[in-house]
Amino acid sequence: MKYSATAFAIMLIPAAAFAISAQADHSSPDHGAMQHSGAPAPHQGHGETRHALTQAGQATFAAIQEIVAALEADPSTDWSTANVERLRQHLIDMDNAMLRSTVQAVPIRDGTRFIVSGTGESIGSIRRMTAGHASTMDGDGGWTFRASNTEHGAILEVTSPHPDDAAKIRALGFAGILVRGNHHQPHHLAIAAGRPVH
Ligand SMILES: [Cu+2]
Repeated sequence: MKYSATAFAIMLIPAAAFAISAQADHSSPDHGAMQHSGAPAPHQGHGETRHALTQAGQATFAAIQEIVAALEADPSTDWSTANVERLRQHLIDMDNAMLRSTVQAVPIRDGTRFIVSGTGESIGSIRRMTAGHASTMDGDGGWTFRASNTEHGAILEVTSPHPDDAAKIRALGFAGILVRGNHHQPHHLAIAAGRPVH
């Protein structure tokens, strides 16, 4: 029978065995015992060394976790104005606009008109997302973004002065248009931090 170095140490050194059992017991605050024993701190009780785990949960959970970590790491964070619930509401809007909407794409001169419709609270989500995205992206890359509300959601018109872009706008579709710009992360941080947003 072959023993690993750790297993061998546990058999020979009671102090090491104590340290590892103390670590396995998460209620024990006595981390000093591990250091004094001279035994390595294997951390295997948490499974950290076997797989690098990256998924905190669904994307909403992970996005909020990342923002909370950024807020906590920034000493200038003003907790009297910070509001992570606002970010959660915005992420609900993103979810509704992306997943709980129907999109009709109509070719127009130099671009596409996206007629985006929903029901219930999705209607407000669609309106907020299209208006916010249009004001943020208008002029980006020379493209023109125009948003207007409808009874069941909103219309987003995207056009470009470059003839080749019309096919790209149509191919991107409403979802592809929404994700462009890489402004969501700083925008989300501003929402959660309570700083002014567009
Ligand atoms: Cu967003």
